[in-house]
Amino acid sequence: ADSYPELKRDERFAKLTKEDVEHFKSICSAPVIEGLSTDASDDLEPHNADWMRKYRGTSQCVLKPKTTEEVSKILKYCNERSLAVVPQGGNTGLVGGSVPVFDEIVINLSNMSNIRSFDPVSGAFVCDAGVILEVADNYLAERNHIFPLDLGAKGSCHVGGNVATNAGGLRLLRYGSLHGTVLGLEVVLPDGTIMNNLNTLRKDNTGYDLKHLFIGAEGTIGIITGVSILCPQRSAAKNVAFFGVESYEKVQEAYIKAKEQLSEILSAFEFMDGAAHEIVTAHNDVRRPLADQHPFYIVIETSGSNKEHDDEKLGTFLEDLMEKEIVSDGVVAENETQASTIWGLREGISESLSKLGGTYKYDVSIPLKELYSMVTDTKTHLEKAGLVGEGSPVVDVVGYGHLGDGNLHLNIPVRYYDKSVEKALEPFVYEWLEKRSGSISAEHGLGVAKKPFLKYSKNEVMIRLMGQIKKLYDPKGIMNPYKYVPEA
Ligand code: FAD
Ligand code: 2HG
Ligand code: ZN
Repeated sequence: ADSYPELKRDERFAKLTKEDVEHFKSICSAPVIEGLSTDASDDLEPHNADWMRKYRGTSQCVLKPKTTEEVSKILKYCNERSLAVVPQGGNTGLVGGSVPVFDEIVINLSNMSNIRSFDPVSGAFVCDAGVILEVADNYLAERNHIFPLDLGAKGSCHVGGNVATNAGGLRLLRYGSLHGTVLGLEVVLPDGTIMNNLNTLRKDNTGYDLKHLFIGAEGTIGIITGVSILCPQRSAAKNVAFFGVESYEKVQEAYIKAKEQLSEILSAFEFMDGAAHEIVTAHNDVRRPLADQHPFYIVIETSGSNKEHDDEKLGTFLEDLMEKEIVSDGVVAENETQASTIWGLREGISESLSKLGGTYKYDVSIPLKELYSMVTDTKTHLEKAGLVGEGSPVVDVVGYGHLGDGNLHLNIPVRYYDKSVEKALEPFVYEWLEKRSGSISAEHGLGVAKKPFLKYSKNEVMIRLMGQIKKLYDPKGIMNPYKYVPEA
């Protein structure tokens, strides 16, 4: 794990004492995990280390409040005492934002897991922030609705964590961003004030729409404790198809055709390159959906209300693409099992890569025309530096992601983390993006990993305003310090 040689503990923050621990025990109904008077290292470890095992802090205290009032009491106390905190959901974040950098107290939301209400007429769903995404979606499935977000970490990530990162996921092209679907939030501010904006209204133009500041803030100005979100009707018919494609140009042609011909039923357009496909199929030991290898693969999903209509549309689409030689092979899942195998391959890429050692991850937005050049240019750059292949740290350079959203996941799996690779990649990748007006974070956020690079996506004025907002909401700076937000 990185030890943050470039960061120093901020001595404005108090150090945890036994009296603090005693106070937390008196205000929390769940057990306090603490390492001051007990050997709690095994219980602290999962909260100190991130999903990638790349970032690790040394917190001696994890609190798991059960109610909004408990969160409020904890923050009020921490603010008065100048104790720094890190909010934590399912700890699946990929930028080191959900774990402490030094000794910050972890406030983990997993005990706040109640579903509060669901209105089947409007589709408004209200829940505690600690509800696991898959639990929310299963609850909604029983009521013929879906959660408007889906991603590979659904079995662990929290709805609150999703909102805090403004997660994008696999169907953003159909259901839009959380900035569109979140109707209201309940948030505890650093001084313990509860902001109750948990309404279920579709429209509410009454001045500044404050909830938007917390969506994607990554826990730097408040703790989200409740979420109200608009959920669409679950589609009666769903199809999943997998295509092999010979060039990135053809991937783009297929996307144009999908929009033309599948239009209103298109619910996902994902892609992976041959290298990502190779690694994920080898790791999962599954039968490859297509017999031959191809430089690119596309996953398409359709969801609609009429199965016959969707089947016919997808069949015609596939025929047209084959006839025009836009795709060279393709298969439509014939049942749920085949559909989940295809989705399993796409969603399983991150985990398969992580098994190779470590991964340098860049989650970027780029105008579609140039999206894949980032992968080829990065590979050439690393090869020239002699860092790729047998005996070198880099295993390969792979590209995949949410093509329909212009979101590439450039991943560089390594046998071991190595500063020479990091130096070759940064700022190379960020300068490359800046030239093309791309974004250094499409959906994962900035956390601690992208902290030094904000300037490649935001200008000075915007960075200054961010600092001012942070100062206004969190004057003592206790909320998730050392992460991306600039000092005002
Ligand atoms: P955590 O990792 O615990 O926290 C993430 C950030 O939010 C931290 O800064 C934390 O301090 C803050 N936070 C958490 N909860 C709260 C809260 N209640 N209030 C305030 N701040 C809070 N992301 C995508 O966007 N799209 C994907 O397709 C996607 N796929 C993934 C697949 C895998 C296999 C994995 C491991 C991750 C993936 N991610 C993806 C990244 C990650 O899952 C998401 O960012 C997710 O939204 C994080 O939720 P979490 O509950 O795990 O949050
Ligand atoms: C995905 O789309 C996730 O699979 C994870 O956002 C991407 O691991 C990554 O880089
Ligand atoms: Zn993604």
